[in-house]
Amino acid sequence: MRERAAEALRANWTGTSTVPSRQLYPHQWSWDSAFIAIGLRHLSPLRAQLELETLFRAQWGDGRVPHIVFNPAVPLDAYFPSPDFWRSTTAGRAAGAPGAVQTSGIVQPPVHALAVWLVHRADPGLSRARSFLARAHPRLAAWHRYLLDRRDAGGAGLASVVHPWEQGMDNSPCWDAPLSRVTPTDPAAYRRADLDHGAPEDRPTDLDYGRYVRLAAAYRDRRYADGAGEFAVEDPSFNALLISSEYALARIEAELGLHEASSAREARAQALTWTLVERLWDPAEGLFFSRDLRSGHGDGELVPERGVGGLVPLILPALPHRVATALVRTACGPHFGLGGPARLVPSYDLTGSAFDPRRYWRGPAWFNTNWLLERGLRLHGERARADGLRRALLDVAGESGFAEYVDPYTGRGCGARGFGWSAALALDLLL
Ligand code: 9WN
Repeated sequence: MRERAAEALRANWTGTSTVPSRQLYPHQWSWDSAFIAIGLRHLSPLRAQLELETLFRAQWGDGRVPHIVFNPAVPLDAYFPSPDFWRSTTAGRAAGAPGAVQTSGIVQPPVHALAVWLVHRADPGLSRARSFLARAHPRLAAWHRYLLDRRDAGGAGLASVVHPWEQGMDNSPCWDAPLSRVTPTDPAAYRRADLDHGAPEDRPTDLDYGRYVRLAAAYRDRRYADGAGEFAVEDPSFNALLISSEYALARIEAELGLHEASSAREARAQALTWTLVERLWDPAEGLFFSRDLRSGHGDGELVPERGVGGLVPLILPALPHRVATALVRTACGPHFGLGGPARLVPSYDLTGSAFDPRRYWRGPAWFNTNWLLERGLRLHGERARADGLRRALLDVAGESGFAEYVDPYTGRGCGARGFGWSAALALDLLL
């Protein structure tokens, strides 16, 4: 298993970073790279450091870390939207996009400080010799500052996402309502390269794509200025990952001798955990929900769809005990089937009307979200459940050839094989 996972990661390595999949995603993706580095550290701490450093070289002046860093050697028509759509070096200039590399202009979940910390711990000697933490620290601090200041559209302290691609679970039913207000772009105006490699019944629909394109083009045409978009959502998974990375950044600061900054950051991470509970927790449902800031009045409204993102806050150490207990109960209940009918936790409610076991983030189980839940269960003392999930993750990863996502009941693979984070996170669980 270790050898097969290592081989998949070697096959996806470009020399400076790792692609999620050679065919479907031939560039560098932001949260993929963070998860990949977490696995890579067991094979080569140096490669894991380079993975993250390559990503951070593409950071914008305003602090944002782009969701895609394009490889100039890959033909333009291999992936859509390509660099000529995003126009980072022209439309992104005002926001400080780098001139030497082409990127997208949106972001993805901030798993990076957590990854940097775990990679450092894998080989502290190498990390110190290369000043890995000292060089990463200002970049991570600027990244978190961008999210906490410029993306606080709701004014409560949480970061909001301005596109479903930013949250990373692209076509989750959680976005159906906020997306329904967006007029889709005419499909004749672009070509979906994803359908060259992915089965249409496994991928988002054309209607979804029309809306993704409309939102991204509008953001670009505003020169990536924040604050005015049609789509603004506070998401529990995105914010939980930000808070978890704030804790990791506090540890990095302590390691660098920045003790005051470290304590202040840790206190803020705790306060943000409580804000998350206040804004997004539904005690009756025992789950976190996304807040659609553009619906209803003033503060927006919670979207009543049960996505796996609503379970991800289980990774937070300062979660009130009653919330953690309720989350575990929900994970094991009929909607997510952990330890029961589902082999792995699905991306969306098994009983939901939009559930589809094959279609991307509308039901299939993903390795990154299950890896996060495994950590969360362990953190909150649910050792037997965490062990069970770990075993299931390893079995399904091996059987499916490190599939991109799987049918949550049968474990049958869908999408790409030899997928970057599936191999990397299996490797992390093996050790
Ligand atoms: C758009 C790379 C990425 C993941 C996302 C996943 C998918 C892209 C796409 O692939 O999104 O960013 O083209 O569908 O949804 O989570 O980071 O693996």
